[in-house]
Amino acid sequence: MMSIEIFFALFALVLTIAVGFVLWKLKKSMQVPPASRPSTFQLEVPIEEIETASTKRFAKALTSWIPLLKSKSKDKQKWEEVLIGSDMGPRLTSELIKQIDSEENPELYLKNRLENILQGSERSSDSWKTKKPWVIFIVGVNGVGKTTTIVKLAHYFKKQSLKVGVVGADTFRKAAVEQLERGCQRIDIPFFTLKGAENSEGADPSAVVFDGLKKFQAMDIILVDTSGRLHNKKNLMEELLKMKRVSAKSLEGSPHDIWMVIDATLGQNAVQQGRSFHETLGLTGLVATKMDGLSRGGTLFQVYHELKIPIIFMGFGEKESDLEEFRAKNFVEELFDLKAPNS
Ligand SMILES: Nc1nc2c(ncn2[C@@H]2O[C@H](COP(=O)(O)OP(=O)(O)OP(=O)(O)O)[C@@H](O)[C@H]2O)c(=O)[nH]1
Ligand SMILES: [Mg+2]
Repeated sequence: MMSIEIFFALFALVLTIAVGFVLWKLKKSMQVPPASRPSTFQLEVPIEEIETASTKRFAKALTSWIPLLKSKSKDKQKWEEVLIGSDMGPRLTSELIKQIDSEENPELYLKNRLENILQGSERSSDSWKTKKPWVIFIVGVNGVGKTTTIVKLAHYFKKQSLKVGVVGADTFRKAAVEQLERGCQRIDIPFFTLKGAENSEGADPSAVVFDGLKKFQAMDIILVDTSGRLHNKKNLMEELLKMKRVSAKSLEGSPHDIWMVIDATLGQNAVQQGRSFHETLGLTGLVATKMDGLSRGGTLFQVYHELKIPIIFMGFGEKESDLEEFRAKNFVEELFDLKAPNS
């Protein structure tokens, strides 16, 4: 005979299981099947693509800052090391760390200070639309990305429905002329160099400029490529001065702009190069290249802080579309946003 206690215990167990089963069934029937969920719950772009997109540009620029930002460190010595190591340069670094120990939030402080430093670094208007043709010389040291940038600029201006002509005045190497000519063909932009690329090696670049500007008089924009040169080579710097004089003879008032291409991965060297070129030529703007390869993001801050020459464009790759007008606030925002996924 089953005792009354065992009977009640079994009855309670069966009852609990039955109620649990009914509740589970009820809950299941109230759930919306996955297929009919509103689409806002679903990612429109696969997560891998989002990560690729957000880490594509300037991805590594601030990685060395992350431990200090995370710990909200106000240690001046540590910040000094990190900022110098990020190519901020000694002068800017000492300004930046001056009051970091009295700041509530070092990250916010640095972000605001860096935005401030770049104030005035953008050019406010499309000056190239004010006169026709508008002649832009592209200068800089060897290998910084001048020729690649010319193709990108030609593509950019063409997209704005401006008529562009490119003058290949880098007559130092035959290959340089061919490189530019190929680039121009690819994007369907008229190209000029003296007597065709095959005879141009060793030709006087000033003569190329003179004839090129005459040829492209009906254009809106004329871009002039020059050969790379070290800022301390006096004769080569004088060659640029001569090209500038000859340009004015061929087309009064030109060149309207002289933009120096600087490799943003070069740090302090970019400042020295920029200073020399500016003293000789009177630069009207900078184009920063190789921003996609930044592992130490300070160069642009240092360059603008020291030279106060506007940064017109930035290039972040080798394709003709890898160029955009420089916007200081966006640049700083993007730098600081990028550290988020790793922090
Ligand atoms: N990753 C990256 N590479 C670039 C960028 N701009 C240029 N390059 C590369 O840098 C190298 C040099 O580019 P060029 O355009 O030939 O440089 P340059 O200043 O004309 O060189 P010289 O005429 O020899 O003085 C090439 O391999 C380019 O593809 C950029 O924004 N990002
Ligand atoms: Mg070149």
